Amino acid sequence: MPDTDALPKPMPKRADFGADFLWGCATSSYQIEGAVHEDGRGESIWDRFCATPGHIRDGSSGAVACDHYHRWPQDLDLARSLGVNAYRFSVAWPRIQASGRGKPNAKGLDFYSRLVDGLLERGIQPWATLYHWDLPQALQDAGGWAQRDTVEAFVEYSDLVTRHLGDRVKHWITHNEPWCTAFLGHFEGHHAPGIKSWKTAIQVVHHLLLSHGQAIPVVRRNSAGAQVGITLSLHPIVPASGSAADAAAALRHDGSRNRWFLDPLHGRGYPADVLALLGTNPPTVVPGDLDTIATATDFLGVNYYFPEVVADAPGAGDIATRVVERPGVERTAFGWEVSPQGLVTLLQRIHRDYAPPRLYITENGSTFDDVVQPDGSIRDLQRCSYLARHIEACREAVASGVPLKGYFAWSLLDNFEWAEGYLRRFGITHVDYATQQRTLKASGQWYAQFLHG
Ligand code: IFM
Repeated sequence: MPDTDALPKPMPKRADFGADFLWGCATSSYQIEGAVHEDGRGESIWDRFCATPGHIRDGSSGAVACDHYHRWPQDLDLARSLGVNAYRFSVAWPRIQASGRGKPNAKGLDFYSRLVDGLLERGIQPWATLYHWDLPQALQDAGGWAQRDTVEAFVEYSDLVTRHLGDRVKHWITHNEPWCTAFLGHFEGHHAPGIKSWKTAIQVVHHLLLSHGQAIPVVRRNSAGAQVGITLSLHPIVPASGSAADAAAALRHDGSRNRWFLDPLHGRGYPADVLALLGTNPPTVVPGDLDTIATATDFLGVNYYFPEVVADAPGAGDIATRVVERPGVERTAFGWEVSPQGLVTLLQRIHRDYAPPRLYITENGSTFDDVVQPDGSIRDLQRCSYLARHIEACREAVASGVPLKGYFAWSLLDNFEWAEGYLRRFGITHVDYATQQRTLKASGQWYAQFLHG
């Protein structure tokens, strides 16, 4: 058991939250499943991206990952032992349609069907994300998310998945973190498909949001009574100094990081101040698109990791901002600032400015350099503390009136952390990748203790 003396006081208690508050863990297909050549799965953009030397820091890929494709019963048992009542996973599009279009692959659908049944048998509510970054490579070859045709392909895929699972899955997330898909994948080029074009990234956001809006009625038609939403990666934005220039920079940065997604999803179109900065790079928007994007949802999923401190940076691209490091603050091994108070601020701001009907923390977690002790245990007290303090932040947000209804820890398992490969561990369960042995870390034990009250 973790040394609870090292944890902040007062500790949050499950009873501080309503009985219907959801407590879960989150994962995603490419990060845990492995089995990339099995049962008719097609190639994804991440398979292709990982194959190029230099893209992934340790030269690895998700080809085996946590071998969850074969070990899912054991992983669901683990989730049950924690005491979670919800589990968030994603469906790998290339398992359902190897080339991204056409007839569904029965074996792919069956895998998720068994997973969903396994969750329900264990009393765990399934939360399915339709897109967590593993686009079929064939669609990328035809232009990927930069092409409007991919919107139609996504809706067709969403139809297939929700027809098959919609009788049992009643919580659907269309996209995970469209900012990352667009900007890490198409501007910074650190993620698949590795494109470096600001103009493309801006167009990709539009197609992602449009595909979200078009998929909603399809999901609702196939999954009676389901709740549908989208998950955004959101950040409180803090000016680097008290100067007017940094305050203006923070506003611009908030515009591209947060409002660029929140505004159109809530019926306000793309923010005028950011559009004005885009010059020759505004997205191509067809009449009617913005209404589709603003289709009402049942909840907003928030992935929260860190605040961003922003300085004015004339000449640095269209937005002219630079993210700086606040000196002397606590950080994770990734260098991300640890700020539970930032979560309170963020949730209160979303509630005040956009008022989505319900909010869920669909991811929150941390990576630290875990050390396996001679007895095999992992005493990740920093992650325990991170978890406890962020849950306490959720309590504070709820107490202030935010309609926050659930929390999903990222992640159930250590897994493939994209461009970082296996160098970053976010799990509350340690995975020995050589043996595939799972060991609950102190943070996992803490979460179980919290959940069991
Ligand atoms: O691992 C990722 C996940 O896929 C998306 N959200 C952030 C996590 C940590 O970087």
